Amino acid sequence: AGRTSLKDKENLTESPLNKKILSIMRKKKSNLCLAIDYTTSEQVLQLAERAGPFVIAIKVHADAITDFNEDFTQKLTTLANDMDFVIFEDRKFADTGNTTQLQLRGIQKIASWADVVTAHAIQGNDSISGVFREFIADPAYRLSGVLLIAQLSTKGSLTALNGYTEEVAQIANENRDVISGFIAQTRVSNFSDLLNWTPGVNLDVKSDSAGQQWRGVDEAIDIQQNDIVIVGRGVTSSNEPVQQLKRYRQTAWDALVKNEPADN
Ligand code: UP6
Repeated sequence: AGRTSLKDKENLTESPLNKKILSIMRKKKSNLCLAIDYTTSEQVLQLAERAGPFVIAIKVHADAITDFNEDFTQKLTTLANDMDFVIFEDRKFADTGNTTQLQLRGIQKIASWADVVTAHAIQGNDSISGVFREFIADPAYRLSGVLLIAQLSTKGSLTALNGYTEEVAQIANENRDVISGFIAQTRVSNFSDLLNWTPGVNLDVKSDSAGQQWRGVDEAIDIQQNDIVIVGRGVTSSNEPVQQLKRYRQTAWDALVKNEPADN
């Protein structure tokens, strides 16, 4: 209850990325981002193509793809343009602003093919907003938004230290033209145009053996008031990934619209 409608958020947002995402959400009736953590380009592209109609974003870790190259990013951007989803490179930048700039343009040319990237906020705002604003304003780059890591899903994460998440929210609140939202577990800002993307979602399993913690969609959307769910192995480890994908999409969308005003 008490949420701003997707349409109102679309009108309200100063972020070019959010305008696009909110419009895709309404069109596809989806608030699902698929994390494809496969290790070859062919596997990633194959699933991206099958998933395209059901997702608003495909999230990758470029440095986990063992044969990553420009042919891959070209094919991925073509799929994204044709099937209307955004490309999310989950780089989690966390260095000086100058180094982040070098990395955005570096060997992987991230800013040229990713619509959105993640950044930690540990390095402080002077090393964040200005850097990303430059890239987002430059039409030579595809990049149009950045998500700050406000809370990690992992057990014992230091983002739970007193005041940390609130400080991250503050940076985003003051730079809503470039910072499009958060990676978080629970809603972290009162600005409804900052979108909360939440990983750590799995309908069948609670944890892995490497620190990940999963919870269901109702908890993530209904109780913790996130906007977009990020699902990885719940889909990618299944023998029937597309079937699982449809299941997550429906469950997540139902949980969202249950809370949204009727004018969606
Ligand atoms: N991710 C998390 N937790 C965070 C931030 N990012 O899991 O706090 C990312 C992981 C992975 C995806 O890097 O790509 O989200 C989750 O996938 P999974 O469901 O297979 O764990």
